[in-house]
Amino acid sequence: MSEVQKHYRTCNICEAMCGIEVQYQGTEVIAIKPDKDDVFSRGHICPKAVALQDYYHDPDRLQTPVKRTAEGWESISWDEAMAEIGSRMRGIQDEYGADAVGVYLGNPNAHNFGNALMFQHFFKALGSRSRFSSASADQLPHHVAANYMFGAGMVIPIADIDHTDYMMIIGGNPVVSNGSMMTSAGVPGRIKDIKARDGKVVTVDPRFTETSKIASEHVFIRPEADALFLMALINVIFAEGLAELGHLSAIVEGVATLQAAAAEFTPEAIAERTGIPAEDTRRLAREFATAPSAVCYSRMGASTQSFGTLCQWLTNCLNIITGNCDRRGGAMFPRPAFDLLANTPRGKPSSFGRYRSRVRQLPYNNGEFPVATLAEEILTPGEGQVRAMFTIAGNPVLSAPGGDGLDAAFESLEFMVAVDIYINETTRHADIILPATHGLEVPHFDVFFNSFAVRNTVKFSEALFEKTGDQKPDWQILKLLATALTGKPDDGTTPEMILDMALTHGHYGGEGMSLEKLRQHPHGIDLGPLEPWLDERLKTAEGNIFLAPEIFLEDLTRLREFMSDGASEAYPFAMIGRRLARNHNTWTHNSYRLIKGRDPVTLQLNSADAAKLGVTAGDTVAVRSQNGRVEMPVEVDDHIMPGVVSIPQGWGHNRKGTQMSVAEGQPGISINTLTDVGRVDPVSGNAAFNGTPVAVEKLAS
Ligand SMILES: Nc1nc2c(c(=O)[nH]1)N[C@H]1C(S)=C(S)[C@@H](COP(=O)(O)OP(=O)(O)OC[C@H]3O[C@@H](n4cnc5c(=O)[nH]c(N)nc54)[C@H](O)[C@@H]3O)O[C@H]1N2
Ligand SMILES: Nc1nc2c(c(=O)[nH]1)N[C@H]1C(S)=C(S)[C@@H](COP(=O)(O)OP(=O)(O)OC[C@H]3O[C@@H](n4cnc5c(=O)[nH]c(N)nc54)[C@H](O)[C@@H]3O)O[C@H]1N2
Ligand code: SF4
Ligand SMILES: [Mo]
Repeated sequence: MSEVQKHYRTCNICEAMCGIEVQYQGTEVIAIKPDKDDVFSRGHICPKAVALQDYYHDPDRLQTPVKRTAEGWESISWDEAMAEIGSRMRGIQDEYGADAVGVYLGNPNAHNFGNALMFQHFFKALGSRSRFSSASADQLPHHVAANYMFGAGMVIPIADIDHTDYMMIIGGNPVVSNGSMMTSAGVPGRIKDIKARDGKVVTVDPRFTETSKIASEHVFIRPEADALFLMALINVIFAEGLAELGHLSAIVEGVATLQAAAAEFTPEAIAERTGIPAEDTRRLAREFATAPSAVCYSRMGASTQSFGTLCQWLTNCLNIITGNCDRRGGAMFPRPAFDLLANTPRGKPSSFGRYRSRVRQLPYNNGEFPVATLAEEILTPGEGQVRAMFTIAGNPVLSAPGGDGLDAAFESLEFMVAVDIYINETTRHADIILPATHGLEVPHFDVFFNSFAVRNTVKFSEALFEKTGDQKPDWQILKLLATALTGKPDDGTTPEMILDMALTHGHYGGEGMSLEKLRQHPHGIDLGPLEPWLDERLKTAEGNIFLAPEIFLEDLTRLREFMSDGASEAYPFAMIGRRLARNHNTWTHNSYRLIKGRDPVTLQLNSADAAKLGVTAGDTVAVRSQNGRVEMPVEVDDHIMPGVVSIPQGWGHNRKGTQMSVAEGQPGISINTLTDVGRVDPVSGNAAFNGTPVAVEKLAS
């Protein structure tokens, strides 16, 4: 028997970039532990990292390309797969135009450095504008706000959690999610440190969350009322003369316009709709503005809702007008060793809104259209109709708004190809599935999340194990697809070559940064805390920051109307989503250790509402929306506001024809049976999951 060895790498499941120590013997994992020496995560991991070994050995994981036949799935060779994909996809494009073949990219692409660096080959070969991704069910409003305020969608301010004296968290639950658009492994420790240095942490959420439990104060807010609350904070700060632009005062434009726009949104005016007493809003505004340093961080709860873009815009405004933007302890801009914006000039015209989607006229951003319009782009006849699809590391049947609609849409396609690791709710519709290597089998570098990290660090992880079957790395599959579509041979570039170029030519290149250097530092290299450098970072033509872009001001009409909106009689509850500590979106449930125990997919409901409905804990209820109906057990919980119900996202493994035997044992229901493709933030086109109106009914026992 060989000796137990240790391998160090970064966990690629979520954004937190935790360093892990994998103890292994041959191809057996003995244990997965935190890497105490990791320069970024400093010994933090969550229970999901341990499941990486389960995915490696998972007998349900695809081992070879498979093709759907009348007799079921049949293994085929890569050559056969590519020949068929090339001829079918080219045939469809020749007949109906390039846009007839669509693409959907899911979340794991963002955690896969090969894909991030090789997508351009594939996109160029495909030449289709019909692209979609999970970004429009997630952080799109952050990009739109950054685009108009700072000149590029990736100039996104990050909460300097390690130095702030006051942190306001709106619609984020980083203790469970481990932070998002704020890569910050070990959030609980970082929050406790804020309190230990006499700082304050406030959560603003319709649910008293796991993060609220360790915060200093929690404020309940009605779903989707955040833009009103943010406006009122800004209103008070101007009205009381607390605005202070600090070192950015010479470059910030639109202060008077913002002040005028906020004038009507007084704490009193917004109190009823938000559910926040005016005196609390005033006090919080004063506290925020007068803290030595402060940062407002708003995330999923404030992004995937009808006012997502307004929320991200106003969050940035709040940080800027209190002098906390680009300042230690405020909202800062990471300086990554691999800089995605390295070649982006100032004043580059934005592609946002350059095109509108065919059926619903939703805006194009960064090469794609919102996923909320995917089903109708497939199902609506006419020129430009999507007739074939690639899904790459995505499961939109469970993850997209109104996801059930995609079952029918995918089934209607002339041809569908999935690049994935499983036969799941989405890939079961494919004609051919191409199996990717995964997790412990692939090298890792965080191309994206270093741009959102609370400290500048850099790390490269080698692959640990050989692949278990005839899979290929995602990036090689993308290159094979490009060749299959165009007939052009591979140009021989590898992700490692591109990475090394970017590192040696990047900001730290002068200090000898290179891939070789990273290979010698398996725990990563620390590049220091975030530093102010926005004057260099800005991508606006003249180096200004815009506080009052017209496109956001125009949307205030809708916000005004919302102020007097009431709940519908037919669907009296506002539904919100919930993340569970032992899951990541829809794909991690085939690990028994993560799903064992009681069904976690419960409807959380306030005790006053439970009493009105006559239900008690454990009862099964039906939850209905305009879009669908599900049944699930109730959990009575006063951590949730009256009138609001919460359901976990990412479940619903009860569809025919999937091959995820462990997940199928704990199927839950899909929250996206209830959500509605019609609910979007109209400015960005991002899905508005939160606040979906639902009815809850007790089932006769
Ligand atoms: N109602 C509601 N819906 C939501 C959310 C919510 O909060 N509420 N959250 C939204 C958010 S934030 C996101 S990011 C999206 C996620 O939406 P998706 O990205 O569509 O969903 P995932 O579950 O991440 O799907 C990942 C897919 O990739 C496969 N996979 C995993 N690893 C790899 C790999 O290395 N290579 C390849 N080729 N495939 C791989 C999995 O088998 C799975 O099919 O869901 C969104 N949907
Ligand atoms: N354990 C676990 N971790 C994950 C994931 C996972 O599936 N499981 N997914 C990963 C992904 S892809 C992402 S994008 C991140 C997301 O990271 P977070 O943004 O931290 O995600 P959530 O836990 O969904 O937090 C959203 C919070 O918003 C609240 N909320 C809902 N509606 C509203 C509203 O209208 N207003 C306000 N103020 N709050 C509201 C919810 O109650 C919840 O507390 O998490 C990542 N990490
Ligand atoms: S927090 Fe995220 S990166 Fe860290 S161990 Fe858990 S899943 Fe992996
Ligand atoms: Mo996400």
